[in-house]
Amino acid sequence: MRKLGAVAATGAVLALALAAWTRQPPPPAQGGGTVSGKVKFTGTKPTMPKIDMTEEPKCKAKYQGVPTDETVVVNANGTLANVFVYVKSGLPASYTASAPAGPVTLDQDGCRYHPHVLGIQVGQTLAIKNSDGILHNIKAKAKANRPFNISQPTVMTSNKTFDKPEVMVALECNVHGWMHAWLAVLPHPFFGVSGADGSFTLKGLPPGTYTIEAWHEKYGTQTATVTVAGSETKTADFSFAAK
Ligand SMILES: [Cu+2]
Repeated sequence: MRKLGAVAATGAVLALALAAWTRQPPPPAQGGGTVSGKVKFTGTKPTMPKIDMTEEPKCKAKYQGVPTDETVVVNANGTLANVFVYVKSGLPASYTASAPAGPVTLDQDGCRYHPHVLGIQVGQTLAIKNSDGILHNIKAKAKANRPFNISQPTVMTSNKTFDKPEVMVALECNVHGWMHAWLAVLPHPFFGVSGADGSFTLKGLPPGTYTIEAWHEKYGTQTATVTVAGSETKTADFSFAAK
């Protein structure tokens, strides 16, 4: 019995040692803090120009009515969509984040970019997809990063990465003048885009005092200072006015 017990104990020690050995390296210094909020819109909602897709019947057929420009998208609840919200500063100097393994996809579908505003981490893959099967030519007007211009004549995907933070990189199509989108490249995962309800959430923040910036392509930027301790959730609301 004693011998068997000793064997079992040795086995348990070995199992523990193996578990320690196979354990993944610790993730970057993430915390449990959350900053969330809404982006309100005040004033008269502007009328966006209609996009005439007559020359691209394949794209035109994907819409019931006539699509409109997405520069200003005011939601039914009076909030503003497509606002990029991110941690502009305040992360500890020791903070590092490796790029997620999976790509961020930018889809060209119905001769529009989906999403219209997006974020990516430094080193992460941007998968640029042509779902339309007609010629698109995506141009990234990057300044900190290397600009590019890719012709996509058919259904295909092209991959790109960015090696420096940059807010914002303007994306446009050289074939379709109405096609434009905005890409932010960040050295951390603390960013989001206000959606159809105007809300955003930044999760996993280490404790600290942060400058949160909200960026909109027409209405510019606003900032808020938020202090997060432990695993608490703080609210940061923004409000953009018509002009
Ligand atoms: Cu195009």
